[in-house]
Amino acid sequence: MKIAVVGVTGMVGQVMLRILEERNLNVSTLIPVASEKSVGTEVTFKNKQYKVVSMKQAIEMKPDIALFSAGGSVSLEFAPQFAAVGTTVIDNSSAFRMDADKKLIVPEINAASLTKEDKIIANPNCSTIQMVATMSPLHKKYGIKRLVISTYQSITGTGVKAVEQLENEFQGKKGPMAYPYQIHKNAIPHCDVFEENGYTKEEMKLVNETQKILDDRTIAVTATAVRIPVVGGHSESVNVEFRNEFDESAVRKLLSDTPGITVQDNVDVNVYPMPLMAHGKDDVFVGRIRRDYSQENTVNMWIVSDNLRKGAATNAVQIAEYLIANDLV
Ligand code: 2RA
Repeated sequence: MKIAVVGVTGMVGQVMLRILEERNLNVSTLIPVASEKSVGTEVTFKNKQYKVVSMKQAIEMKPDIALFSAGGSVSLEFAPQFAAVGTTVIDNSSAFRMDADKKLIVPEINAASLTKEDKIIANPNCSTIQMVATMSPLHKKYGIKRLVISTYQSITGTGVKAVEQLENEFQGKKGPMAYPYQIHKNAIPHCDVFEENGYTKEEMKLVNETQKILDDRTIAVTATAVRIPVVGGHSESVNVEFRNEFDESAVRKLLSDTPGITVQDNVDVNVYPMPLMAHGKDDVFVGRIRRDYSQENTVNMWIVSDNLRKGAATNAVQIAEYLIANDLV
């Protein structure tokens, strides 16, 4: 397989390379792609050096699959050009996620909907992926009526500049500011930009993408997305109102039995998910599962996952694996 990684020098692009190596995808040719300023630099993949090429050069090479993580404007401009030469694009930006004719895929939920005709496939937002991966089996069994989500998101989701600001603050140094506030002693209720309705794009992604992926517009969703000074992953407190009665231990077992989910839930010995432990892993970790006694048919839980891996790069590579395994590319 000729596989392009578009945005290869970015944080997610770099993780995509590592995941491709770890999962030993059949990559006959790697095509690292980045902006003009990076063309000619080198990246290491499977202990070999590869020169970064331009978009134009990459399109001419006609990759079988192109993993994109270069921002929405780049995806809007170039994903169709790759698709036009027969490449299947898996796009990590928000550019195509809510397009009616594009599929928004978490493989363990809805990969079966993919066909050879899907030439631009959207990878959901990181905070959505870990949440719907957990909600999907619960929705199938109990029917979800409403979700109330509070996120505690890693600074890596903002980008390199924010990570550098955090590191500088810890070391007492001055440097470029991704936020006009201190990060390391703070919790900033502002992920992405604010919309007219008073919610941020991040919060509305949780609303809209959840309904699309679970294919149920009746699920009521509301969210508050907060940035906190951690690097290991995103954490989410989720209050889930079912349409039917549930049993707490049955919920715990159902999640334990779901591939890709690890239940860490024993408060007697302080076992619960934390970004520090999730960092560098691909699973979604679930704990603090407990009935909400303030409302019938409702459960609370705590969901943690590495936002650069399952929240972005791993999910994208898993889509590629599915396409290859099912002869869809
Ligand atoms: C964030 N979900 O964490 C976005 C991804 N960059 O800000």
